[in-house]
Amino acid sequence: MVHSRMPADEDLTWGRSTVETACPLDCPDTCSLAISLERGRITKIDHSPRLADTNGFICSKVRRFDRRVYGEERLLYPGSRRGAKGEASFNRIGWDQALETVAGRMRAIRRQFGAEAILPLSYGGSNGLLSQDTTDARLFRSFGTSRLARTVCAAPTTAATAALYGRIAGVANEDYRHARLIVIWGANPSTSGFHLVPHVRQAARDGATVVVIDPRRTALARRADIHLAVRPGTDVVVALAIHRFLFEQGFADEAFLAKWTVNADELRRRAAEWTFERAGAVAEVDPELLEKVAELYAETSPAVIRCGWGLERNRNGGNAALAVLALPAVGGKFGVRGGGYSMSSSGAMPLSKEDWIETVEPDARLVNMNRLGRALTEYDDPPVKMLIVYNCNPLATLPAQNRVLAGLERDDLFTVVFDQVMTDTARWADVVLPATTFLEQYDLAHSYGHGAVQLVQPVIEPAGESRPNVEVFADLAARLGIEIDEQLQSDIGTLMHVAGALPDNAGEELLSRGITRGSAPAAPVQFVDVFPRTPDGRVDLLPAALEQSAPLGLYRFRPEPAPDRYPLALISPASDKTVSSTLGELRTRQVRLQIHPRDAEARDLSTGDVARVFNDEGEIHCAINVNPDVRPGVVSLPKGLWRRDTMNGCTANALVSDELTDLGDGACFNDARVEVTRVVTAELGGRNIAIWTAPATPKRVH
Ligand SMILES: Nc1nc2c(c(=O)[nH]1)N[C@H]1C(S)=C(S)[C@@H](COP(=O)(O)OP(=O)(O)OC[C@H]3O[C@@H](n4cnc5c(=O)[nH]c(N)nc54)[C@H](O)[C@@H]3O)O[C@H]1N2
Ligand SMILES: Nc1nc2c(c(=O)[nH]1)N[C@H]1C(S)=C(S)[C@@H](COP(=O)(O)OP(=O)(O)OC[C@H]3O[C@@H](n4cnc5c(=O)[nH]c(N)nc54)[C@H](O)[C@@H]3O)O[C@H]1N2
Ligand code: SF4
Ligand SMILES: [Mo]
Repeated sequence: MVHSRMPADEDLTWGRSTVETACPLDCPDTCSLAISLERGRITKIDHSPRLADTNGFICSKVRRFDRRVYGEERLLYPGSRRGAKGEASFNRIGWDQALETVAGRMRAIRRQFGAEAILPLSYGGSNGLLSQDTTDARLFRSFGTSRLARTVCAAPTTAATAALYGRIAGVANEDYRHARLIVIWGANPSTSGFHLVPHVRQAARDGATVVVIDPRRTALARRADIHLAVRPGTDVVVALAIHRFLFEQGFADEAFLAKWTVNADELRRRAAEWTFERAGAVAEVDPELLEKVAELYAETSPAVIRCGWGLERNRNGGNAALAVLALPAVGGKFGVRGGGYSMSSSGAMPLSKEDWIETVEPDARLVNMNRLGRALTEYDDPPVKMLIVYNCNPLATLPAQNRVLAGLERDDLFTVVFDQVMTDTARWADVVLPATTFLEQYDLAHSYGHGAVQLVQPVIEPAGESRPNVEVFADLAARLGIEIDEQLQSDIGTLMHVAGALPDNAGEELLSRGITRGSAPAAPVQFVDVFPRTPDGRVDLLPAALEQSAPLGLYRFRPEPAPDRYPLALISPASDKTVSSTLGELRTRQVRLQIHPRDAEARDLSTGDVARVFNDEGEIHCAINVNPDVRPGVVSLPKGLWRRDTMNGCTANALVSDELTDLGDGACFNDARVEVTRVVTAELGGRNIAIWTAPATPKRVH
């Protein structure tokens, strides 16, 4: 049975209890949780036994999620802007007034500019199935607003996996212990999905070889047998060099290729030019080490590749994902437990949101969220006059931060932000609306790691006047005269509706057990338990649609511009302090740019120095940390920073352009090129004033 809402705080007869729920944040692990309560207040957030794989431990971020729930930055009431935009100064208003204002604006803008002048913007907020693409989709589709291409993450990798395999489930965490070779490629599970780590360690203890391909020496790279510290954006040629070796040395699994794939010959032809020497020169890795990796991959089985998202976020990211994920097909690695690949397993249980949205999507303007800054400052057919943000913190998380900021500054843009806390974006709102957290509402947590769907239920009363998304969008729809079924006007009703639309009667199991996989196996062997979901059931190694959309075609490498003014590659991978920018309000210290000793020395920089990190897109002022764990030529800042985390209010995304990836129109977060110079500070009138050193060409040290 689904629990009803907990009794109110005042109910003193209600003592201690523990409630089971799940974590729907944007993280592959989707842990089951046990929440301890005392008199209606959370006292502990921990793992629960419901899901074996996450039983035992959860991350420190969610252990302290109560600090967000009860924190000072929590939004408790709707507000309307009082001061200037960006000041975060609001008058408290009631929900009625707030939603009447929003509805009134929507009607007026549609009359004057057309509904496409309204842009709803949402992304992974909490990744729950109810918090987006339910009532919000019905409302915005019916009203005819601009549509959003949700491409900020996983667009290139999804394009590649969908075309190759039709998004089948990956090798489960628990099956990593069966592998004899584990390749962790552009992923950092120790931070971004750490329930995999014990399985990798166990396999290593049992004698498996571990290879890590990453520009940084991550925690797993430190313990790995081989660490290939590639230059960002070069994975496609590294993978092609391995393909060439497999084909030329007779390690390609010809029987598998004949039975299961098409176009292997074309891949063979395109890989032929990538000798270890050539690929090694491009990726700036030792060709002999690369050869060793190719030999290991050719000769070892079961071999599994854990492909992450770090390698997709650059101009070659789609081709990188394609070439990496084609390796198990060419090398014949499928068909055994612990062999194959894992990437996103969100397709394990084939869900279609259209089954519960049930409202036709109009052919309205499609805006790529990675180009938000441009949409706000350049689009004029019609211009974007209203931005409705929920489940997203675009000023912190989208590319071209200065452009996004210029857009939000526009006096003639009406911005609504619906969030749990006063985010960087919320500070720029005209109307701000308070949202419940996953501990105050029903939701369905759908895992892109293990594929299961779990029940999320309210364990405490909503803070202040915060409300769940479905309720607010249903309320707004009613004010706009758009009919929403009664069931979909509450989170619990929407839960029942979505549960009822799950395939294979999975809804029943979900409601009775709190978890379901439908008919999907928990730990499938690829090509034994799960098969390609492509139109002809085969793996197309040269998908025609992708070939046409890629600027140079498939398995091609787009070199970076000559390293003249901006020789350093800036990357911004996931941090253990936040989930994207969520929980950023709890960061206590400003960040430091990580830079290799060689690059620091060439610029006369030492740990603690204040630096200016810049390119033509913008600049960041922050302290540096000299760190041999980033490879030479690469600097790194955490993803998901808030503007207050640096000295000048700019984060990595101020240096990330809105260029799109080769496949899927994704974001190029790990493709910025920058220079770093020292800033001298001096005390003046009791304040620390920065004195810029000229951005001169740094002296070279070899
Ligand atoms: N703690 C925490 N967990 C998270 C998140 C979070 O923000 N914090 N975010 C969640 C989300 S939204 C996602 S999408 C996933 C992402 O999870 P991951 O796939 O682990 O993604 P990243 O951390 O972006 O990058 C992984 C690694 O790729 C490396 N890398 C960067 N550029 C390249 C390159 O060109 N080639 C190669 N080979 N490696 C490269 C980085 O150094 C990093 O170590 O994590 C999820 N889990
Ligand atoms: N530099 C750099 N930037 C990156 C990346 C990178 O690698 N480098 N990675 C990118 C990736 S992988 C991703 S996925 C994106 C994520 O970018 P975003 O989609 O912006 O994700 P978050 O920063 O987590 O912001 C989500 C917001 O939704 C709010 N929220 C959560 N649940 C609810 C709810 O139920 N209702 C409402 N109304 N609000 C809710 C949260 O409080 C939070 O403020 O960031 C990207 N940005
Ligand atoms: S963020 Fe990830 S690791 Fe942390 S509790 Fe949620 S699902 Fe588990
Ligand atoms: Mo992501």
